[in-house]
Amino acid sequence: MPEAMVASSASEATRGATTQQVDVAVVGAGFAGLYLLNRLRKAGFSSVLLEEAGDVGGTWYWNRYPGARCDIQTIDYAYTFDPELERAWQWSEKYATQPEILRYLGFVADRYDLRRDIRFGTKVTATTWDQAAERWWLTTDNGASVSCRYCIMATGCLSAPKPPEIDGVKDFKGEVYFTGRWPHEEIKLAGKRVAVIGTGSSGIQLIPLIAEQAAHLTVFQRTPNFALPAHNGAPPADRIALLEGDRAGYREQARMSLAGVPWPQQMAVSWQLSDAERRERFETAWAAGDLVYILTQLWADQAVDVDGNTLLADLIREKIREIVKDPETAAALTPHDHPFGAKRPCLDTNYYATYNRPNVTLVNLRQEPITGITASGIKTGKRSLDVDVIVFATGFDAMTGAIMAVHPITGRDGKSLSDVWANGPRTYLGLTVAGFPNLFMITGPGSPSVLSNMAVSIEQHVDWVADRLIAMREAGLTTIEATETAQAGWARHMADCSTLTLHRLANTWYTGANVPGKASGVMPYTGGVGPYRTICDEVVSCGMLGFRLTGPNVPEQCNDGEVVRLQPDVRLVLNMLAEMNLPPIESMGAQGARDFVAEFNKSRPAGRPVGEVVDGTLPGADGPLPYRLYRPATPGPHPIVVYFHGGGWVLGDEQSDDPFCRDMCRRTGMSFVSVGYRHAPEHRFPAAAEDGYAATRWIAEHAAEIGGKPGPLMVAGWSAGGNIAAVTCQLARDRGGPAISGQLLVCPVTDCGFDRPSYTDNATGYFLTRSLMYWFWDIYCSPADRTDPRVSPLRGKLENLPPALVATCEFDPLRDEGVAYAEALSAAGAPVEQLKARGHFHSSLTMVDVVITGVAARVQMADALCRFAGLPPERKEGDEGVRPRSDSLAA
Ligand code: N01
Repeated sequence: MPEAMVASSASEATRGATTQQVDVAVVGAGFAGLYLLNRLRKAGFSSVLLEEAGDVGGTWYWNRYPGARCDIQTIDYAYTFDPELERAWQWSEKYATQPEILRYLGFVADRYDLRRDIRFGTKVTATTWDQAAERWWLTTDNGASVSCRYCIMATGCLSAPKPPEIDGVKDFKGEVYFTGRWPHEEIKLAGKRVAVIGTGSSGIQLIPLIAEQAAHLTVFQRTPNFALPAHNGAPPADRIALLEGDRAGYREQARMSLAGVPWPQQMAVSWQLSDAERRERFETAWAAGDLVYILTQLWADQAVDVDGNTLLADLIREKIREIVKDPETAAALTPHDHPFGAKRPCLDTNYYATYNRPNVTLVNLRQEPITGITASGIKTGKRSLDVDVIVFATGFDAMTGAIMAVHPITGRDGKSLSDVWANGPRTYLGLTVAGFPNLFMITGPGSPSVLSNMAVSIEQHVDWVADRLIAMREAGLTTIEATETAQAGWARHMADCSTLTLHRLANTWYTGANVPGKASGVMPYTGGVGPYRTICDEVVSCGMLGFRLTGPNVPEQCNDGEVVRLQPDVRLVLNMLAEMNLPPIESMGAQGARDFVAEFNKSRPAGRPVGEVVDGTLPGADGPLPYRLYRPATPGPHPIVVYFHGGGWVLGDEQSDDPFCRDMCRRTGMSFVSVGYRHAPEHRFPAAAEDGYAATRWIAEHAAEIGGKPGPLMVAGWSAGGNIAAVTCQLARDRGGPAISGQLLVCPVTDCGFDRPSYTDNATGYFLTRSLMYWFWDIYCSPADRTDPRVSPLRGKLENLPPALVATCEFDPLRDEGVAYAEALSAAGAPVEQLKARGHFHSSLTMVDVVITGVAARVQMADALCRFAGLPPERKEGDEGVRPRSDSLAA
């Protein structure tokens, strides 16, 4: 029985006969609304779709300005839910025009007979949750209000145009147009003086076409944007062949990709490629005319690292200078204030070349801001320009504007969504909001949405929501609401994801910066379409994790919790390792495990260049030991850090933490000497500890010889190497030197006890397992020796030790003994800084350029080493935003 047949509550009855009763109300008839209506109807829900416009299309209905096109290739920017539909529609161009996309959406509406459930010309003015009836009540500006069990906002991310924010628009006597509300009739611009304000995607598509018609075009640019040639034409044969060769596989690859378009993850890092190789890759991308390709396919670090990004941005800047003849105009058009991709780049046709036309002028608003609009034109700080037409290509109140345009949205206990979002949107999965039961958003803030191919994201959202409604109906459930815990966890995960990308370094509509007074923060989910999809699926497979569900005749269900507690890249690494289905390392034998680690390390990104790498040998406690010296590119002598690699006293060597040593050498401007101490089982306790001490002593005595600064040095180590570093400090204190000015202990082994909670909490599943630790201990050290401070430094005397930074990771068996060591050192009087890396696992902080979210921790470690050496911290572009806040690393 459809829900609509259920008797209305008394409160509904008072709303009168003009209320339309349905199971589901959908707001907005764009890509999302149309597919929703189709799915809901097929599932047997009674539905109505309310649409302000006179026809279907959503943003494609309103954005009719000349040049409007999609900028994801049309074969990817289309529905995929019905193979018959795919066969029934052929796109004429690689990037279809707005009229063609609108025709497509009309075709879809007709094919599935959707219009009969759409109320066009009907704006939803407000909506209220009726707790007693467990229904939403929607008021409209045209006809009956609507009472529904579920309300779904399919209002689009870029559909609420931003007001002009410039004084005097009403005084202007000429014509005014907004790209986002372009008239249906043809606008004649021939012979007219036209001004365009705004150089985002809309402006960049529009400007070349207006220039061809207008007597004169003046472009008012506040921020230059990166634009790339679309090379539009017929749909490319190679992509069509790929699609037609394996349609299902192609679509599935898109669904699991980062951006919703099937391009593979790029593995090569920029510093592995020569200048010529990088240029060749760039030229291929420039010629390809594909936004997602150039955003993802050049080198692995282009979107996550400022240096890798600058290499690409510089090549685009070079192109702008090549195309635009007037150097001053070229300079004004060249973006310098944001990384490439952090602000939405544009695809263009002749955009830069348009500025070579004699009838086009660029006004740089950074030099002469608009002071107002007058009856005859536009005034800037330097001049008055008379024009006949002003076109505002000034963008949208993105992501939240169209949702908030329905005002108020009143949820449980009378809470208004605008109040709940006063400091920025808070959602669970970008789909729901705590306090607003049975309300869903399609591609809402907190979902990949605008950072993805919208068509793919919309289908995923619609399917997820429709499947939930079906499952609820089958289970006799009538309400669903996100919990505050789940929502707070999602906000944390969102913030973690945004440290992975460079979006945090730009002020854009992604961050709300384009709307005066709007709360700032990266609004879309930056973790990628595929990972997002698996998270949504995990929510379901974990019993609707983070949702409270109720029904009249069934017990309330609430499996409360956070869906992602790991850092996003740690999650990817662990998933990848799980997929490899490796045998336990401890089953491989010592040599087998060493071979495995060596092989595994070959697949990691190469370490970054440093000034010089020198291999040598030094005397250990019982014979020569290899070492590798990493020297910075700056003139020496440099402070020295003696480094001990990880590997449970059994695995690894002086080269096995190569990327970490290089990274820390670059970040600190210090020389790192990585010592190849002896390993068990060949050399059991106390070989590693004694080698560590002997090596440190030799390095201190020969500092000048290896280009280091004489005087106190520092020690550092990861895992078992952290153990050796800690032990070395104790031995140096007790054996008369050398002087050590600081110790950096990264996830160190500090004690032989296995009973701390981190050993149980993280016994399996995070690569370093409890049984692997048992194995390491058994190989290195007999039970009788284990309480010796040379292997359990926590049991040693802790007075008079050097300052320390102790880094621990939340999902690491060794976490609690690291914390215990930090606390004990501090209690004994050493200055100690604790770095508790939330969401990280044992290997996170040394997996340079794989676990990108480990950067913040390495910045903090480098700062600590500089402090130990009495130097100011090294500053690196891009560190802003990752330099840890006190809460960001706390476990
Ligand atoms: O809007 P925008 P858009 N005074 O916000 C300037 C999608 N889209 O409509 O950067 C002076 O990008 C503003 O300057 P600044 C696509 O995702 C897709 O162009 O804020 N200038 C900026 O230059 C796109 O990113 C397609 O300093 C003012 C411009 O106006 C998104 O929609 C086509 C100003 C606004 O650019 C939005 O694009 C079109 C002021 N008061 C759009 N206020 C496709 O190809 C704003 N500006 C699929």
